[in-house]
Amino acid sequence: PTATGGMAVSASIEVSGSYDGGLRRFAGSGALGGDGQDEDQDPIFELADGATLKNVILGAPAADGVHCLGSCTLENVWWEDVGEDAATFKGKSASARYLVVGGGARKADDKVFQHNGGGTLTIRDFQVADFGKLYRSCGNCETQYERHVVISNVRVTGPGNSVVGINANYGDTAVLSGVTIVGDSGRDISVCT
Ligand code: DGU
Ligand code: CA
Ligand code: CA
Ligand code: CA
Repeated sequence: PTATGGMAVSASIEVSGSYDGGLRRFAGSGALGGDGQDEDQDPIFELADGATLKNVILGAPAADGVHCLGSCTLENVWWEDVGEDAATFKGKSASARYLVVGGGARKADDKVFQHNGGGTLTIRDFQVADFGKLYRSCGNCETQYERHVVISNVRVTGPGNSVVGINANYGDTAVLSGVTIVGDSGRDISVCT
């Protein structure tokens, strides 16, 4: 989408309830100025349990993108150049529900969606291009949960190396339907367990 305006974000924007960005572009600055792979960067948006973020474009640098502290909805959110990762799902409960609906992400050196908490992430009507992994369930987080991901109607354009990485040993599951893979000549896009 075409941005309607721009915002420089130097401290994480905390969202509870619903935040509609009106398709403005939000990019990091100052302490959020990272566009590399350093871990422990802060996010541009931090969502409280139950929050919804919609109609937002994350520009570069995107730092650690979006963090959801509990259940959340990301609707029509676009990452133009993913930073360390695009969004991290951190709910400390098996009943957390995260929904990514609409939107897209590109230019992720490594991961797009990082699932560190518990619960189920649904990714629907999404597109991703030029990435490492669309989804990764944390393999070595302090608390390991059984994590679940449901992916439907997603268009994947290479290069990329995996759509989903889960830890079958922790009981993770992945359900995929309607995944279209485009233009990934010679690279291996796969589901890894
Ligand atoms: O314990 O080492 O890359 O949230 C955490 C893991 C690592 C995370 C993850 C992230 O998987 O730091 O960005
Ligand atoms: Ca990381
Ligand atoms: Ca990037
Ligand atoms: Ca991260």
